[in-house]
Amino acid sequence: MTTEKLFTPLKAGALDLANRIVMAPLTRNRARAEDDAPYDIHVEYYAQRASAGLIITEASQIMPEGKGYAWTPGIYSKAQIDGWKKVTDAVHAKGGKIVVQLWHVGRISHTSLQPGGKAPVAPSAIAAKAKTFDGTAFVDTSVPRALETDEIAAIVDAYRQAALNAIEAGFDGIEVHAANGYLIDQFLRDGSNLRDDIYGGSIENRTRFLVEVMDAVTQAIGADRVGIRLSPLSNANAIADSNPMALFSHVIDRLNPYGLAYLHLVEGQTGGPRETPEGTDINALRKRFEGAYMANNGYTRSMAIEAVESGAADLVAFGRPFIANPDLVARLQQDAPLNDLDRGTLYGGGREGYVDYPTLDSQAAA
Ligand code: 8OZ
Repeated sequence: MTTEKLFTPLKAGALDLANRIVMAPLTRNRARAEDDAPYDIHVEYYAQRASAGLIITEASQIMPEGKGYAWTPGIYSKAQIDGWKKVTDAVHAKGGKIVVQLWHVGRISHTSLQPGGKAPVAPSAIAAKAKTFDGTAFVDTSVPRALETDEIAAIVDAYRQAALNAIEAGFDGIEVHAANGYLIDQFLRDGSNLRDDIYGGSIENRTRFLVEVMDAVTQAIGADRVGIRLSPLSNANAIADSNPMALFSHVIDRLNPYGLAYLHLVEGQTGGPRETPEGTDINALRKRFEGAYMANNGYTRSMAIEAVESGAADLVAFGRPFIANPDLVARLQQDAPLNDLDRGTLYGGGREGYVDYPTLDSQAAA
């Protein structure tokens, strides 16, 4: 029996976790086309993975305008809350814990995905040199419209309502998606935020939207049920900043007083190399945070064991390995081989490549 710390319980804020292995948020584009609600296959998919210490759901839009790809789920309507309730009940019945990742894509969208075919909204009217998937093809993201100052409070309020909806849907908490070049990240970075109001200019001003969102969600459901994901040194979705170390040092200083459940960092390029440019240091950022730390990006079994054993991380989030291995925790515990990932079924479709990956038990029985 393995006794490595990776496999031992952790209390992160209000989250009582059976082990330190986390299922990372993973966009799978299988929500119901009519209303962006989870289907019964989502119930099956997440329940199959309930042995994770914590499941973070796929990113889920907080409002219709927050959507940027075909078939991503929402967490703003009754049908969506009802669909998610089935998911959380099934995960809890198997002893797991699950939080929903709250998402607004900002400019990473296309007019065809927006209510009324309008332009997506963003801090500034600068198109991202990025692609999205509109349900048929990969298309260039649309030129966004810059938000008016007095429109921002309604988006903050949608985050607050989504956090309340999450609790109604039975989630153990939420993760604020502030990573990968989406709306919050667009406000933070000077490559996408050219505003001249209180939400733009200085690092403090660019951090204001994030702080307002964190104030809203922590007041709504308690900071000990709120985690946050950042990708400080990633250029995902063509995001850019002139001084990410200064920016994210400030961001983490602002996060510390909340007493959040955890900080989740994408170390390096999202889903890509862990290396970061000369003069940048993800460890310095990680060490600045005073609460539980969740590491992510390309971790292997031995890297995860070592990171938790040494205290470099409290939790390790696995993405692609959790898609292909519903029983990833058992496989890591036993040092068993992992299933290969089928890239062709990552985004969109039905059961295939979603709920049909074998477990060690089903493989032994075959
Ligand atoms: C892959 C495809 C579409 C969206 C992210 C939510 O990068 C995503 C995402 C990933 O955070």
